[in-house]
Amino acid sequence: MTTHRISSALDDQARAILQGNDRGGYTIPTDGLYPYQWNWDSAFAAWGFSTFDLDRAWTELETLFSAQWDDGMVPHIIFHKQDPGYFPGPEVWGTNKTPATSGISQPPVAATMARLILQADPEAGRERIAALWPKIVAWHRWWRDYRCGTGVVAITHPWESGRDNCPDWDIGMAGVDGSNVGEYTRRDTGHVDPSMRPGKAEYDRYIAMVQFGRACGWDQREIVANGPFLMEDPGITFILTRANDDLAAMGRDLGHDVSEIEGWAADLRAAAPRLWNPETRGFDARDLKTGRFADRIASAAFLAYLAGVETPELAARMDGIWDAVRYGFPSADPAADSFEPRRYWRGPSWPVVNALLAIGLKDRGLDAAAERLRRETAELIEAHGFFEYFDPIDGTPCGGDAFTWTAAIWLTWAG
Ligand code: 9WN
Repeated sequence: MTTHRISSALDDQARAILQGNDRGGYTIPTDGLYPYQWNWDSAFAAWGFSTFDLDRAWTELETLFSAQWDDGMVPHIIFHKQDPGYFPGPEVWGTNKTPATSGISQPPVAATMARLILQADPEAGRERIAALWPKIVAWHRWWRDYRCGTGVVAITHPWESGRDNCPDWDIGMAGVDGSNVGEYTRRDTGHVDPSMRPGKAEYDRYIAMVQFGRACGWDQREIVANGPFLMEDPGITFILTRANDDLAAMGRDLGHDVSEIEGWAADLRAAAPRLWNPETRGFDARDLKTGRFADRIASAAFLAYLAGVETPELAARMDGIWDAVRYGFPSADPAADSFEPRRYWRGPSWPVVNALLAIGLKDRGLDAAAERLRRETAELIEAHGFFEYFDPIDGTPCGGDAFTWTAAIWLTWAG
């Protein structure tokens, strides 16, 4: 009884958060800290909306794809309306697009979310997905053409991974010169506790990478060949593999020839063993400037389940890391010196990543693990509300409050 009452009150709150963060056709991640449309946040928001407003769910994805570049890229931020509360804003990115956007992308979860929404809306949704489908294909082709040179996905900026300051990127960040970026004022540290955010040395380098992209007119080939940062990302590799499967399945139902997309998924799966680091016994990021593995293991390594990529050691490795904390899966390895339980992607548990991990676990028949992840994530939200991320050891809520994707995954999965 009590649980049911708590749940339905939280359902109401979660819906109110989505509606409150709705800026008309798109949803901001949270008021103040993130005042624009973010790519993967929006895809999760759409999934959340699909639990009570299917039309609004599709609109979210349509607005996201309305900012797609001619080359197929879907940018990581769309600056629909200027807002001084976020840095770096459109004038720093200087992409000269309409609407204004950033110059990098973000994890391509849209196809996977679209398929989940379509399952809830098979009839009216058919027309909506028919129009979106070729746009998603073009985006996936962009990843394939520009970022899969070694067979797996490479990123040109840590922000692209969605896991900004994860220890995965330390090795590549060390090679980026952030000493000449000039003066700038961060805004994030005015909204939330700075000890839960990336540090200044990291921000200097983030900005140096943006300045490089801007200076070459956001020329992808130039950024990949000569930019300051290029690392293989297990997270996007696994997310894109799964997203290609979902895109192919939807295309098949629409009567399209999907052999090209099936080929992309097969190629990514065939290349995935390249990310296996025998030293850390896990899927690992690799710095393509030096060829060296990061020698880290993060939550993204276990998105292998989502992609249907498995190795005999995966389950034991996952349990070992998970058992070291109490609430959900930690974004970084608790046994590593770099672990910081409240600093963003260096340790905290992220409900949204927990949801993706659980989808993968469930698909592989690991129902008990999927249910454990759901329960631990639900406990965090029930105790503290819809925060951006949480300390995985004591559950302390961190970052922004009234967060869109936390509300979305409550409605769809955790609640
Ligand atoms: C930079 C919006 C985004 C998420 C990312 C998260 C964070 C931005 C920032 O917020 O990144 O893109 O300014 O810190 O790391 O995953 O999409 O919620």
